[in-house]
Amino acid sequence: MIQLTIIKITEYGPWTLTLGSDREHRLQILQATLYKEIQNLFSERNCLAFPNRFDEIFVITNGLSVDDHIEIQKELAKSFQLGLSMSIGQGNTPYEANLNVDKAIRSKITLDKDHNIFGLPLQKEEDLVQIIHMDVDGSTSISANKSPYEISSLILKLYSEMSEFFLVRNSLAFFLGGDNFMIISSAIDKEGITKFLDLIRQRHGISFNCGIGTAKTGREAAKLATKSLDKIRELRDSGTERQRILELTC
Ligand SMILES: Nc1nc2c(ncn2[C@@H]2O[C@H](COP(=O)(O)OP(=O)(O)OP(=O)(O)O)[C@@H](O)[C@H]2O)c(=O)[nH]1
Ligand SMILES: [Mg+2]
Repeated sequence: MIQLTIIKITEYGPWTLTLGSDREHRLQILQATLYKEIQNLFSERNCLAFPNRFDEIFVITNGLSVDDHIEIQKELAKSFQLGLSMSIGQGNTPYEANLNVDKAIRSKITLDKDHNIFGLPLQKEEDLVQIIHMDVDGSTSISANKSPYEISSLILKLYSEMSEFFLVRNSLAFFLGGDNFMIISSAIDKEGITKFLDLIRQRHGISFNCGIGTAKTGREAAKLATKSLDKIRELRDSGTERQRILELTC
């Protein structure tokens, strides 16, 4: 079972209009500050936030109670005048958890009305989170003969194909910067991942390295996924072994 919390700025659209047309820089500063604060407050509780749309942030919150969410809401209220909603969803897959997040907020099923927290009563199942950390092999040399914007365009294309491929497998992919992606996954085996790696190699001539981490919390799973990825690089650079996919479980 995976638990996701989606945080949104409430009434953001109408509020942005009140700022007049010289507003974009202010909105960008606000969104960046909000993301920083959310990553800060959730990661110190072993969760991990993903920069989805900039006004809507996904967080893996396995192990986090409604009271923990209330505490974070109170902290956020100290730094932001804008209202934030949190909707918590659990599911057997990340996709299902995201559906349940959406259902709760659309049907206004609240877990704590005073703090704008939505969701069905939380099950306290101890379960594991699986994260895949994907990184382009040798992106520095691939980028050497491309202009900055052409590199960005290629990364976007890879992100789009990754998102589509994994969404039908009930998993959610996020771009994290540089040539890095993380997928909140759902029991995807190495064969499934190999299929994606082969597809990208055929279409774009690009290889991904792929570290998998499984643990009780989002932050721990990400740590293990990144550790696996670093191990792949280590093996490659020592010339001993060539692996594309490596897995670590807590
Ligand atoms: N979000 C995130 N970004 C990273 C991480 N490591 C590196 N980056 C970013 O990714 C860019 C590319 O770095 P690398 O992937 O190490 O470069 P590379 O040439 O592809 O080297 P290999 O991946 O070892 O083949 C860096 O400039 C950083 O912007 C990470 O763990 N997370
Ligand atoms: Mg790389």
